[in-house]
Amino acid sequence: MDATHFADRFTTTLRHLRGVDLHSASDVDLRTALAHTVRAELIDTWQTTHGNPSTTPQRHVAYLSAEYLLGTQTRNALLATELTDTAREALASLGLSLDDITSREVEPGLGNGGLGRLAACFMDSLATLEIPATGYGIRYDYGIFRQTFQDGNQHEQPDTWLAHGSPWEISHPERAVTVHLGGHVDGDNTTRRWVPERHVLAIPCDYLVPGYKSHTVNLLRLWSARATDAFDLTIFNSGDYEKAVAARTYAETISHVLYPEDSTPQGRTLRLTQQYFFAAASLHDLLTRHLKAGRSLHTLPDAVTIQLNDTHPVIAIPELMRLLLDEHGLSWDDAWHITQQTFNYTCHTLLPEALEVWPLDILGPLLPRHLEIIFAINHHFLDDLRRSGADELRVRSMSLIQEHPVRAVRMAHLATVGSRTVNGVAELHSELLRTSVLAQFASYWPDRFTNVTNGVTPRRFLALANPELASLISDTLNVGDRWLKDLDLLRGLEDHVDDPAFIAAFREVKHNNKERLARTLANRDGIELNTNAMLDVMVKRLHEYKRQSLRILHVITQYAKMKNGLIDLATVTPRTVFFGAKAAPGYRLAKETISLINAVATTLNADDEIRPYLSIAFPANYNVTLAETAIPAADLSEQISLAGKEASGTGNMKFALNGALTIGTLDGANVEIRELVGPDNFFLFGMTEPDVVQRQRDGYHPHTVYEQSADLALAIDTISSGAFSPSEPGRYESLVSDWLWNDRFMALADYEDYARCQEAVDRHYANPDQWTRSAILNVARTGFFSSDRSIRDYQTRVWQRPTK
Ligand code: Z2T
Repeated sequence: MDATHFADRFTTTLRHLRGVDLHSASDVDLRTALAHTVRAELIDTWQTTHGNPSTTPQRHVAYLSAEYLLGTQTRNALLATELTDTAREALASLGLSLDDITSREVEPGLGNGGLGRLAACFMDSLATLEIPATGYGIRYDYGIFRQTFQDGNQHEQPDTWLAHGSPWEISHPERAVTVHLGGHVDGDNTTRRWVPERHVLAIPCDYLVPGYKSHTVNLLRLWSARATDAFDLTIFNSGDYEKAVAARTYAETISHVLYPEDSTPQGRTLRLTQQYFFAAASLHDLLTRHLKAGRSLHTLPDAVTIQLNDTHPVIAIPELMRLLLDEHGLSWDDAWHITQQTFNYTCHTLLPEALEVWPLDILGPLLPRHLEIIFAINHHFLDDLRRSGADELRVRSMSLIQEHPVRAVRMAHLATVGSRTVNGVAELHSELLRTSVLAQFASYWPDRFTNVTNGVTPRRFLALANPELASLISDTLNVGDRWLKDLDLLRGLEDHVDDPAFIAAFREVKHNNKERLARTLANRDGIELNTNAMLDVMVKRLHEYKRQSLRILHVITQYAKMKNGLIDLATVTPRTVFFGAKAAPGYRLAKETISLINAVATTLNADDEIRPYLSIAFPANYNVTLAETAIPAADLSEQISLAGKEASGTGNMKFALNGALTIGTLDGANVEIRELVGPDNFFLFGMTEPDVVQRQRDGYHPHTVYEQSADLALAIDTISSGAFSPSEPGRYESLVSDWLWNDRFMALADYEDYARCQEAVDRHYANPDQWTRSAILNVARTGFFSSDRSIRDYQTRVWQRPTK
């Protein structure tokens, strides 16, 4: 398609779809028409892999995830279809700017953080690798909240991403699936029958997922809840019109809003309803497809493999059992074999409080038949366990049911028992799963456990986010853009690490990216960014274990020393410390940390003497769109979680691939990043995971650490003095007392080593050639972290494993 043709289709779409011409078109009209023009191209010329499954010899991959943090769609679709230049030229011929139109696109923020963004990267790689796959999830009316700051405190606003429609979505109300809820179970010992109390409709809303230059389009099918007419009758059988409308609203709350907790779940009935709602609708879809193709249920594991993204969709395991037993009349053993061979489970955490459990008094009333099935699975499992010689202590700790503090289903145990493979998301994480969290399961079923280290899509996070680096890479490697599908080719950049022209070009790209970020922040937030300072970036959800507190404590020490004349300003490496972080709305300590960072920012940035050397940029509402501008501009990437707590991290990979150096602990995928880039190109500090365990055993007393570190005490005392809250000196008392008397994630214990390491960062940066060399080597050596590699690992280690 040439530019004239594109322009023609675009104006026609504008007229037919929006009823406007070029002169009367609004922003929304232009954006919508552009999306539809590209979408039509995807539909016309690309092969959808969602058709009849019998045409594909490969197993169909069903990815089940409660979250997809997609980012904007249009530029990615143009990139995939190689239509970017055509569209730009076409729009220019109409007096329009592609960049203007796409810059106002609203991102679907249907996820919290790493887990949701990983699902989006995996969808991109599945399509790029031409693997027939469907992503299943929930079409939340409101995604992750929009964050604003008022007096430095976080406020949450509803995310109205659907306000102007959703041009990338194709919804099919006529293909609604019914999902049942509540009620009771009838029947005798041999035949059990669920008699649900109510039901809702699940409407499929499809997103096309184009692979990069692959001519494959996969589907992301997100379910939206809709009330049935019967729903009002069964719940509020009153004949009252207002109540009937209220009942509809109740049903539709199921897909209303994304729960904003990252890594720490909230055990609410509505959340479990969401999980069952999308798991049940997705299984219905998969089984219907399978049966329509004339296949037997016994061959399900040969045709379909289901990947469970953490425990959020794990209720699908008893649901498949229910379908096979109650709806299709299979025997328990056959049903269990099929189920257990179909599912695979990815675990994303090590934090005990992040492991989902569902109290029986929530699960039972909502899904009575599923609870029976879970008990039966447990019964079979524990029998086997006892037969293998396990004592009662072991049986109790491996049970699918916990007894204390309340009786509840342990979803990670259910997932492990009901899956063919269990994987962690980085080498260290998978190892810790095997040796601690799921150790007893790993010794019982050693072959079931494997690792797949996470990855990120180079299409979005290099080609789209960093076009200047992408073209420098293409020019340098002389392979066109083949490296975008074969990221190991980045290794070729090592040959140019001593080439002065390449070094200069690389440095210029970084500087231009800083200028671009400065423009974005000026427009978006009214923040002035010093583009001549080192850009030191920490962007991720606000969580104690990630230790934003450690970062801000060190900034405060540096500030206090500068103010007290303990640092000669002439020797300082100027830095801008950039934060982006949302706190879960009910997470008190996290919100206090946001307030403190903003207070320190206000003080530093207002100080004309200090600002040129040390400043803070903390734009509100960090999201995928801002990540795409911030990450390519970064010099330094902060990955400073307490060792053993961050399962993988994926931001760490995006930074390294964009030529930032990491300061980090030996945690998650940092371990693998450091091994690949080499110790000279990575700033390592802090306790190792075994150190942490030992220190915890010995008894950790943060107050003692405070007493023994003058620099740390300086930071904490400066806060306590009210330097950042003059009208309320005690404002941050809760943070200070938590550090001194609790400090669950040992920020204080790692403080001195962190401060030492930051000095090494300054020295390295002081030599620009040395720094740029390290930055180049970070890019050249981290091709491993392409999500294409992750997906290939899933293929060989998980999905293609022969069924037993
Ligand atoms: C999440 O984003 C992650 C783990 C969770 O555990 C839940 C959520 Cl919402 C239940 C993150 C991990 O914290 C991060 O280390 C990892 O890189 C990411 O998932 C993708 O695996």
